[in-house]
Amino acid sequence: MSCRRGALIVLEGVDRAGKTTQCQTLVQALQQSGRPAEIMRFPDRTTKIGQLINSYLEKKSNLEDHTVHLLFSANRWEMVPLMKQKLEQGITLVVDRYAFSGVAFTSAKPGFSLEWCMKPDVGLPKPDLVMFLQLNPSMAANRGEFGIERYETSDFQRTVSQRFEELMQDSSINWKVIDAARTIEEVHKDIKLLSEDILSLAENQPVGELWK
Ligand code: NYM
Repeated sequence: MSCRRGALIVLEGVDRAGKTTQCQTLVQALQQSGRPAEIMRFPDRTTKIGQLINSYLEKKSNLEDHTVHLLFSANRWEMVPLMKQKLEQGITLVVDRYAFSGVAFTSAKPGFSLEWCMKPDVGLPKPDLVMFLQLNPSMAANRGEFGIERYETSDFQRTVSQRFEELMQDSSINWKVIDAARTIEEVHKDIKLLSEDILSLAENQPVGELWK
């Protein structure tokens, strides 16, 4: 008999919304309650593709805009076999950014439509739950280290925020909006409750295909 699959849970939001902290806290909480869970993040800067992306984000190299978009997508696709394997083993994956960041950031550049940006990620494992950590870009700018990497300007982040809002109109995705302006503990409480609810729903369903 095959074991029940893990859930695919994604945290999204503008830069400095607290996604990484919340992903780590959620994985710990799930593990403590006896549920196997692991964190993943995109971009995964450890692979060869990830290293190209890292150098681009750190402004050590320049890449053409379409090219870097496709690299971000390829960086997700290269992890798909591992993701599927882990989900099938009953491990819940808590993912720090996914295709939604890919679309929101590239489509914030001039000349890129949401439709074009979505295409390369069509068919990726579909998240069971996407929590959007909502934070006003000017509040995000006041949090630490804003402005070091590429894209980290308030103007760009404002456009990214608008693109996320457009993506959230898509009712085929299980979006939940979380007010990220509160304390780490308050935000975690909401995220944990929503995640626990989705675990039991996901285990009886096959993994879906994104935007298909
Ligand atoms: N980013 C992230 C993209 O532009 N496209 C993508 O597909 C993904 C996953 O990279 N500014 C951007 C958003 C962030 C940066 O930052 C990655 P971090 O701090 O590693 O999440």
